[in-house]
Amino acid sequence: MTRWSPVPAVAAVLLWVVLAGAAPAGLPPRLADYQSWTKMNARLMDDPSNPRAGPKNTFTNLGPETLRSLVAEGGRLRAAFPDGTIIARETLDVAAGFVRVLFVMERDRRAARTRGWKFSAFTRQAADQAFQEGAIPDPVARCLNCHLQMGATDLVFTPWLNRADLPSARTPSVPDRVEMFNYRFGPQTLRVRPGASVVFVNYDAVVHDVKAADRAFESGNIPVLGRFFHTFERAGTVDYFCAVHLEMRGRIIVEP
Ligand code: HEC
Ligand SMILES: [Cu+2]
Repeated sequence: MTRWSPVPAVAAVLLWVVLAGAAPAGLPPRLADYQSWTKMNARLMDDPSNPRAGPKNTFTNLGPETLRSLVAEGGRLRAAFPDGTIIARETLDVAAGFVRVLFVMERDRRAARTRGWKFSAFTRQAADQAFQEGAIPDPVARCLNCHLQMGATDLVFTPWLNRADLPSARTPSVPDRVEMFNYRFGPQTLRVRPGASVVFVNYDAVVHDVKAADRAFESGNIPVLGRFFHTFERAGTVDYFCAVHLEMRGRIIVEP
C-alpha cells in the first residue's frame, strides 16, 4: 500500500524558492553575480514586428565611477576598457519570465585574434535549468566581425548612460534612446530632461539619417547598426526627420 508523503512536495517547493531567489545556476563564479553589477543600460524594444524585440539588460563589473570616467560628453569613449572588464548582456524571455540568453565580452589583451575581447555565450531553455556555455567555434565570424563596426567605442554597441543618475542594477529603466526600424523612429515622441544625451540606433538594413527640422543638427549617414548621439540642452520641442526617407519623422520634447 502506498501512502502519500508530503516530503517530496515540500522539497520541491523549497527547491523552487531557492532557484527563484538564487543567482542563475550554471554560470562560472566570475559571472555568477552579474545582476548586481553596474547596469550600463536597459533596452525595451517594444515593436512586436522587430525580430530583435524584447527586454535586454547590459551589466558591467566596472563601478559606475570608472564607467563614467571612460566616457566623454556625448557618450563617446575617452579611454579603452581596462583589462578585466566584463560586459554581460541578458535577454529575457518575457512570456516565460526568465533570462534565456547571456552574452559576455571580457577584456583580455592576450585575445589578439578577437581584438582584445573574449566572447562567450550561455543559454538555458527553462527557468529551472542551469545555464550552459555554448561553443563558439569561430568567434571572429560569429561575434567579432559584427562588433568590429563599433571601433569608436571599443567594439561595444550598448550606449551607456553618461549621467550622474546611472541607475542601480535593479532599477528598470529605459534610456534616452530612439530606434530606427521599419523606416520609423520609435518612440515617435520622446520626452527627455534638458542636457539629456539621446542615442539614435539604426536597426534597419539600410542607411538612415537624423536631421533637425530647424537644421540645428544633422547626423550624416548612420550605417546599419550604427548610432548617433545628440545632446539636447535647452527646453523645447525638436522635430526631426530622416534626410534619406523624408516620411520618417520624430519629435523630442525637452522639458525640465
Ligand atoms: C549581427 C551583429 C552581431 C553579432 C553577430 C553579435 N552581436 Fe553582440 N551585439 C550586437 C548589437 C547590435 C548589440 C547591442 C544591441 C542589442 O542588445 O541587441 C550587441 C551587444 C552585445 C553585448 C553587450 C555589449 C555591447 O556590445 O553592447 C555582448 C556582451 C555581446 N553583444 C556579445 C556577443 C557575442 C558573444 C556574440 C557571438 C556569439 C555576438 N555578440 C554577436 C550585434 C551583434
Ligand atoms: Cu531613413
